[in-house]
Amino acid sequence: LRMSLAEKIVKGDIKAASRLIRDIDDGVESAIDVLKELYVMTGRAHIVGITGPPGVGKSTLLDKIIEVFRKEMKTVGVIVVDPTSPFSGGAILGDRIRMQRHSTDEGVFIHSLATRGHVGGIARSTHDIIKVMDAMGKDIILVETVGVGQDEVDIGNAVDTSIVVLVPGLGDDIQAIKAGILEIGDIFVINKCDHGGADKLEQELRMMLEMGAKRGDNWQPPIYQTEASMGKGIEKLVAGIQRHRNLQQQKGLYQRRERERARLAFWEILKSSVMTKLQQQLSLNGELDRIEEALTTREKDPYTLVEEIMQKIMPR
Ligand SMILES: Nc1nc2c(ncn2[C@@H]2O[C@H](COP(=O)(O)OP(=O)(O)OP(=O)(O)O)[C@@H](O)[C@H]2O)c(=O)[nH]1
Ligand SMILES: [Mg+2]
Repeated sequence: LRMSLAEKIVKGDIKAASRLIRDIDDGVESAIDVLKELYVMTGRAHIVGITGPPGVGKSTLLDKIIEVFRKEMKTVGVIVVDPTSPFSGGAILGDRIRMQRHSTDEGVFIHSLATRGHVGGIARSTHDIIKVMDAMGKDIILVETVGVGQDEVDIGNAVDTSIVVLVPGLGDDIQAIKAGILEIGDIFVINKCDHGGADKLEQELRMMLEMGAKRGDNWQPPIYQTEASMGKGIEKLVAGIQRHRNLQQQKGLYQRRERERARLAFWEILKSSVMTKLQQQLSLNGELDRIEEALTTREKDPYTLVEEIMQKIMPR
């Protein structure tokens, strides 16, 4: 009896999952067919985002968080989105080394995602890979991304719990990033507490959170101080992550978020399909050339042209 790739993935087959993820990375079209099959098996994992400026200790934290979840016998998926920025030239290697000890653990599945060469965009690939790990039956999926408010790697709507990591001594940087982080953070971590200045940062952060708009879900984002490299403060942080999950499930907030997420994912796929199709059609027989020509010579205006095209593809 031969199992399909999707069936193998649902059984937790790491090789099969790796193959599909490679195809997603490369934009191989048949990957979509497998994702179609997997969709019905998704929606069970707790998806946790970890974001923050380069070098604040996100990967080190991840490594320690994995350890706590594994002690509780939870299975874990990890996606590290590497920004290939000058800051993190060695990030992938670093991530691998830091999490290496978990790579022989059957219950942990780690995938690093370089931002270059993603056909449908990095956010789209990340969404799809989350779905694969979800379908594999991972209890927790941890997604590490750098920075806040970078459209390119904005996966905020894909996660259930969003953790923002900061370190003392960011100085004016916190002013620059605060607008973005206050909105997306469900949980805040002040890492590298051994450096001092953590209490001051916590006070600043708390003040900014209190001044900000009230959240609809009545959740007050907790702030945890950690020293990830020594494993300090991790258990409390993990308890906070689970508390956030429990609240979502109690109040039906999870369903609301899931619905919002489904809507956004649907529109994203629809938009990219429509645009691709339109571009193909307009490039046919040099129509796009004629449009550009008509526009530059002012023979026609763009509004009329768009109306004409809309008329053609969606009459009434
Ligand atoms: N002093 C101190 N150093 C830490 C702590 N946590 C992590 N580090 C160190 O900080 C450096 C960066 O840690 P990473 O975990 O790679 O940070 P990151 O945020 O994942 O970095 P990028 O992925 O490159 O953005 C490493 O040298 C860690 O050992 C901590 O609590 N205290
Ligand atoms: Mg990292």
